[in-house]
Amino acid sequence: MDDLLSTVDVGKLAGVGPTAVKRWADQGILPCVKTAGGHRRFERREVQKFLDATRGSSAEAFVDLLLQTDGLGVEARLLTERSRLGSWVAVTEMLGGALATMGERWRAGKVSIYQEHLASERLARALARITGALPLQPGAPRCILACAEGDRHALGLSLVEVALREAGWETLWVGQDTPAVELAAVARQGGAEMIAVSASAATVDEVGLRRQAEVLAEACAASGVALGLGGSGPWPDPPAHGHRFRAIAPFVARAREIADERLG
Ligand code: B12
Repeated sequence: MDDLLSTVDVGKLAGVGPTAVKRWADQGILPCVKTAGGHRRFERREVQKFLDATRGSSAEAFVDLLLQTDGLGVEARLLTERSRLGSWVAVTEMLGGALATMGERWRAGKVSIYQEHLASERLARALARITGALPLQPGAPRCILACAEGDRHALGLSLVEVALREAGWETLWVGQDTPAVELAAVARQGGAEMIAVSASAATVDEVGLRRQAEVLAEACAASGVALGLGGSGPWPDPPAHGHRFRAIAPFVARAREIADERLG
């Protein structure tokens, strides 16, 4: 019985709502059994197979698309994926895999620096256009999005941004290579409810990241600002304040809780 998951459990694993899971079941693309009461139940093994297959095949196909299509084609495909997967969080999971695949192809010499830059910028711009078009409620909580010092990998943050906007947050895009002391100053001035900082695998300076995390933790704790440290870089875990996030879904879940606490 432990290995039978509910619609809500599967939704959490996939980063989508229960309605999307029911749709997958009803379309027959995710096998399920029904309880005596008519509730859908899913075998954990089947769910994992389904998630691996969707993410894996979509990721490979998405890299090909990024390399071959223009920006509008990428945007159209992103919207189709959002419709298919049911949430931007779920799309970002697939895109995380696509970026890693692109990195592997680049390292193996199958993709040139020219192609990789073109593809990265296509994705960043398409995501920015989609994010800009998402509706925003007046008085929405605000989150600053920045890369750690020296880090120019802002695509992780672009993924975070679209998912966060869908969760009802306003985002302040600071982007690449941002000094921690400046973010700390904004926290002290009450410029945002949350600060999210990304460090990619290219940031290997653990001591430097620890120092930045300390500066941010101190200012955010003193000002009641939430702090999210994400990306594959070697952030301290746990930090003195806030959380170290290894994926976007738990971060967005936390952001939803903070937004609800403010309302309630
Ligand atoms: C695109 C890319 C670039 C682009 C970035 C463009 C842009 N606008 O972002 C450019 C061309 C600038 C670039 C430059 C470099 N890159 Co580069 N790059 C990549 C690539 C292909 C994708 C990177 C990416 O966006 N990853 C970032 C995100 C998507 O992944 P992530 O950090 O694992 O984060 C995940 C989650 O943690 C989450 N997340 C990320 N941030 C946050 C934040 C929060 C708050 C939360 C909740 C979650 C979250 O989202 C992701 C989704 O799963 C990767 C391949 C790869 N495997 O990642 C190489 C890669 C990261 N780059 C690498 C290198 C070496 C470099 C350079 C040093 C190359 C050079 N010699 O110049 C420079 C360094 C530049 C710098 N100072 O930062 C290496 C790092 C090697 C290592 N140490 O492991 C990689 C791994 C490629 C490789 N396989 O060798 N790169």
